[in-house]
Amino acid sequence: MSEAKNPWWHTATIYQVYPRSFSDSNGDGIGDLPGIIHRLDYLADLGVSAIWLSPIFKSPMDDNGYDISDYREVAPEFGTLADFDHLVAEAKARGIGIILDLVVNHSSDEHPWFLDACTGRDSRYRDFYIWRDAAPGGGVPNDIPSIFGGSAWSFHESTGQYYFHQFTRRQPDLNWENPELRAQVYEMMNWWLDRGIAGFRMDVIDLIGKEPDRGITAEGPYLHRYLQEMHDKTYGGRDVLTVGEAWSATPSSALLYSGRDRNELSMVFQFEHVTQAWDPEHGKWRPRDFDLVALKKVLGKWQLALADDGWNSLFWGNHDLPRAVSKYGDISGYHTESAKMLATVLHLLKGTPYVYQGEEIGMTNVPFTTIEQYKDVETLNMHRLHLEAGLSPDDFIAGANANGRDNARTPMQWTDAEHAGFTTGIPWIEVNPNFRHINVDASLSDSSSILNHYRALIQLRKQHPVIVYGRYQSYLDQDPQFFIYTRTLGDQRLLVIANFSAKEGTLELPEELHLAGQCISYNYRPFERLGATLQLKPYEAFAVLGAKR
Ligand code: TEU
Ligand code: CA
Repeated sequence: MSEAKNPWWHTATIYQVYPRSFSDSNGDGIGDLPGIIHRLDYLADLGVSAIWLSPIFKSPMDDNGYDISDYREVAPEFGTLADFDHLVAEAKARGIGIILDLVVNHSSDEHPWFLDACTGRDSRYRDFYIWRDAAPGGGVPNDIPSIFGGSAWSFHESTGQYYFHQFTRRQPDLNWENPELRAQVYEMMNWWLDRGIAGFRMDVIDLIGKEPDRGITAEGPYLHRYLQEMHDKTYGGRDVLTVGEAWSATPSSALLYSGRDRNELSMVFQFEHVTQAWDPEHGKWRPRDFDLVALKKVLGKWQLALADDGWNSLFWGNHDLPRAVSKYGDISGYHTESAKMLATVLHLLKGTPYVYQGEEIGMTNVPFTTIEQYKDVETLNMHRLHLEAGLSPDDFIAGANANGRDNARTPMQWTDAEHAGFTTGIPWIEVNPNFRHINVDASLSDSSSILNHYRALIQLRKQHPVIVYGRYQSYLDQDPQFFIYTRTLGDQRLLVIANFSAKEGTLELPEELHLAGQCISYNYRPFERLGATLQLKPYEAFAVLGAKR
């Protein structure tokens, strides 16, 4: 990208909105674009530079919009194209950009391309998707599994072939080997860029270079060629942020995506800190105990790998992940303290921080007790499959409560009124019962709220280049209780210390960290002069900015 040396997104914090669950303006129980517009002042006040909108496009909503049936229409439940243009303008007036979710690994099975492709093997759009004959002895072409369970191949009766889908059967994979498909995608991207958007979050972008016949799904051989082509034909030369979702990314592939001379993306979302906490065999449905040493190792590895080239994204949560404070903090004893601690640790790392809606007020996982309360297609599919495999319903619910996607999808908690002020109707998914005390209203009126802590951290990034560019170094890597790192730029040093535990603790500080300076962030009390030993309270965290010794 022919971008300036220091692009705007280096100092930016991005806020993710999941439109369905953010703010409902018309009482149908579903969040919508006018609802988002209504909340822009709140987001401007928080200080975010851009909003990543989860998909708003026309869709049968089998996967809540990650199954698009028209890439150039807004889903009627979310509003109209005019509402969208209004959102872009109103956001821009507040210094906020709109980042769209680009879901082009697959479309909906209701997309006209797929409907046409199903009319016959000679359809003009047949080759926009991936069709194969049955295996020689009959049955699926090969054993690639769908990420949502079962086979990635479904049989299409009337044309007698299987089509490939890495998610549900209602999300057929697009065939990126077809140049005509690629050209159509680029044209569509330019159509949105011309409406003034600030960039794209690219859904499962690491999967577009797939070669199903060789069993290759992620990071296929043509992936980077496609991304360079996309860059050149669409956003290259435009001042936008592009972030690719890449579950398969490693530190070295992240440099391919986001390296400064690569002309691909601004950055990727990598998930190593997420998946390291999953069961190696049963994945997220059997979570492991929290392990700080493992978490520090992964985060530190990425900080160092992208220190000089490439760029990190920083996040604890999103619409697919459990709530950060439930996962890494302590919602029973130290809700506020641990939520602030997590924010401090993440926001003072090098990279662009992403805040998932509600995280800034400490929203938590939901205590659902029956499968009927869940709406997510992945959770419902996995429920069926795991029960068939002999897991007890209670064990499944326990796993879903710990790691299921609906944890992040309950309505945003605005007030202590009915349905948390999200809707005047019946919300499409139940509100978390803790909205009476965890809500935006209460957070706004409390100067020591989690929300105000986030606001301060977002401002700090804009003020201090050491937070944006400082070199990362960690300390006491094997310590299971404390997370300690420094960021150094010129003769400035920022020291961040966090207690990741509900236990108080004594910290012996290495000599070189006996620092004096200004405490720019804290969740109990400001430390300004650090000696050899420190007594830290449960989930205490602070950051001191001083001169390098
Ligand atoms: O997610 C990709 C993805 O692989 C996740 O579904 C993830 O693996 C899973 O939730 C963890 O078990 C993206 C979107 O973020 C997600 O919402 C979509 O469902 C998916 O792609 C398909 O578009
Ligand atoms: Ca609505």
